[in-house]
Amino acid sequence: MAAPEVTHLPNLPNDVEGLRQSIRDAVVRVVGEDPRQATERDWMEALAFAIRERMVERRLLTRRQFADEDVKRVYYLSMEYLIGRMLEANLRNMGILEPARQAMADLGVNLDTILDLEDDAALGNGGLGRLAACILESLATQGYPGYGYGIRYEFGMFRQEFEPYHQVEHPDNWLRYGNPWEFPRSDRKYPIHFYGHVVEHHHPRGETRYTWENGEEVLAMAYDYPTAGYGRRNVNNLRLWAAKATRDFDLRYFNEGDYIRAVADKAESETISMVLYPNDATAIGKELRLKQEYFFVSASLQDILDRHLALGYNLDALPDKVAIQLNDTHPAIAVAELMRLLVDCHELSWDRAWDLARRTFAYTNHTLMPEALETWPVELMERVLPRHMGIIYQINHDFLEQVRHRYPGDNDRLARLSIIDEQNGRRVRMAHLAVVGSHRVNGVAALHTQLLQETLFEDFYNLWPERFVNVTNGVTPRLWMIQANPALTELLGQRIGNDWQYDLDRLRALEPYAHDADLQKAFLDVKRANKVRLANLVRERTGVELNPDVMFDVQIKRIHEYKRQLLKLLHVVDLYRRIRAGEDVAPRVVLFGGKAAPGYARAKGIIQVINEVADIVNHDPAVGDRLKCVFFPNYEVSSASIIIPAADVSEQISTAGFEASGTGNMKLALNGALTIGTLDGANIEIRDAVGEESIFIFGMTADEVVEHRRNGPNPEAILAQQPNLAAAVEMIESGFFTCDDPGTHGDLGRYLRHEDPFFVIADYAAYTEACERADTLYADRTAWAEAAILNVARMGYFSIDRTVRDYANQIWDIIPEPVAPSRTNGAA
Ligand code: F58
Repeated sequence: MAAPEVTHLPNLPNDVEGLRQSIRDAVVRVVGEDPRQATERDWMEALAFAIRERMVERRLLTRRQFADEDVKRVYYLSMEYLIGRMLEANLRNMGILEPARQAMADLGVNLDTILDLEDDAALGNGGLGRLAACILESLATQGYPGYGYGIRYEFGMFRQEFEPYHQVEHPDNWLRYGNPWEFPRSDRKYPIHFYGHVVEHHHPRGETRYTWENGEEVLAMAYDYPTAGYGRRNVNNLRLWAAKATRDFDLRYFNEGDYIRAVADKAESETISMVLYPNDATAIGKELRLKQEYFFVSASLQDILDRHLALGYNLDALPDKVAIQLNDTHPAIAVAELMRLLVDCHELSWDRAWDLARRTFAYTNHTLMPEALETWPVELMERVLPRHMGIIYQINHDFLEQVRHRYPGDNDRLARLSIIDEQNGRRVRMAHLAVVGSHRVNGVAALHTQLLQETLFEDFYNLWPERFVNVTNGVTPRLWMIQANPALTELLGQRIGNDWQYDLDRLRALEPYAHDADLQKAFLDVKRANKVRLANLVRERTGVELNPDVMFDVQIKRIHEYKRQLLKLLHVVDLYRRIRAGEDVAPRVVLFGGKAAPGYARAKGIIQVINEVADIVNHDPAVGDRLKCVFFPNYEVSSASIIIPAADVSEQISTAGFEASGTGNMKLALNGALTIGTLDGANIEIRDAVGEESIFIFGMTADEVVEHRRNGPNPEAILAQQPNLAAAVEMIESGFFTCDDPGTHGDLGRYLRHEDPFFVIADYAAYTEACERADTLYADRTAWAEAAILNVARMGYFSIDRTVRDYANQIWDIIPEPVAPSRTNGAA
């Protein structure tokens, strides 16, 4: 046993004086600069170091507590974490934002300027990655032993620029100044194997063992990001893996005297963690993507098993002490990898290993769209991961035996359920592997889970109904209210106290005051101030001047046909035409934000046409403040937190049945925007929560969409009946807005008239009618304020804390720990 002074953890002071001291010291000792000459970036780095010292102390205390208490841990495996900036979030969650602000001021530095210097950590595409970041924050806030695993991409989500109308992608070199939040752990490296072949060994006792031989090896090295909970001492950990060449690998060529080749190969093997694939709705069929998936899964599982054994548990206790959540199918190869580790490396019997694996894993599905479902060619899998292909065959064999037993002679069902799709050139269906290898499968909103059971996983649902559960998404109020909307946070504090920060249902206390004239005025003042803040940012980024006294109508999300940015754009064009024709229309600012996948031509065309329409509309003197259209460039977490609090109206207008849940819908509604939306994803639950009077629902339901498709949609016939819509389409295709290439808008016209795969034309009349309902209510400031206040008051259900509790209770079977003990009660 080590002496007490060795095991003692430091306890740094969190008051202004203590912080100032740490920051000043860090400028010299860590940054290596003279405080007299330190730049703002030097001070930022010094501040970050002062915080991280404090975070790691608490991280170690939290870890000791969990070890002492024999807890069950949950591990969240995700290819994406869309974290955003960390400085302000860490300061707030550590409870030292205000003392740090003062300490910096004492040092002659303005904290807000410093906060603005930080790049977003954009290690994700959209909703799925942001959900992962919210879940980690909530696990820490609620005191759950929960850890994230992912990839430390050198380049995250690309930076979007318009040149001048179309999207151009620039690399996101977010690590160029180094990263003060990460702890590189060169002692935590695991070998990851690719290619090679499998050798079968027959043992005298009759069993067969397999070894995976030759091939290539790369190392996965851990980088730890402490994750602080809000309002308590818990600090959890996000562990991201970076690829490093092995020494053996280097030596092979060095010994052959080919120095340059050795270095080039080292660089090549490290490309695995180089870049995030920027696709948000299509599966990426590239070998490098498969390698990324396996790379982080194998490293994470080796690490999880190491920790489990180091804590003194045996492998049979795995499902009692470990839950592993698969964030979509991207980490689904984990099912085969855990089997490999248990059977080949730890020499468990197949049946025992399978029982443990299945009870440990759970799988979250985030989409029904066929093009997003991952399938890998058997041939590719056999080449890159030969042992795993063998394991998948074995899993499939055992599974199909079970199905045969239950449904004798039903070969169609066997083909539908099989992990191997024999129809399309033999492919491994990763969703099937995930369902077969998990004890729970969840959708992310009530409608989505229902559709999963009725369509994509119908056969699985019939087989194992008890496996399927719904866990509706949520958002963290710490980022999406307290940080993004300090003015509303302050107002809520004055009216109902601050308990809602830990228990969002407490927002309901606002309901009785919804028609209180003072509150309404204060609420509208806050909204206006947030609109001024956004208008300033829009001016800075685009040069467009916005009037904060007109409705701000916002659609911010990835650009996709199913999300129907074109529906909003047609409305803009329709309004513009009517304004030019002398009609009196309700004034509005329409703001779009979002990125298109670089290879998604239709989505890029949508960005271009929005920018072109915006340019004409915004410069037409006949329009003035009655209509402005802005495409906010490079929409990311940090700009979202300025845009969302300023929105009056939230556009959630996907074709029903396509948006699994949506989470932007929740962030906007929580900040007092009223939703114009279809009955899709979580919009349905939002309607149920806020009530019909605070939401404008329109359009075909998911069932009606299916019916409409079956009947053979006829957009031309609809256009013939709707002169305003027809005029808008004609205005676009005529080239009126064409600034660059005259051909592009003609193509868009043809697309709407003859294809319209997501029923923009069919839903248009209902959509404009919903917009008019919103305009009418908006014109009555009292009625609008009341509806918006009720909207906020009733959004408690959509807290990520409720989501995480649902996972903990229905899936992981873990319990939160009470607040971590302070060092005075024996934690050391
Ligand atoms: C999103 N999916 C859903 N995928 O579209 C959205 O409805 C849901 O609210 C959200 O997940 C959270 O559950 C999503 O963001 C991706 O970005 C994938 C990235 C990797 C390739 C396939 C799409």
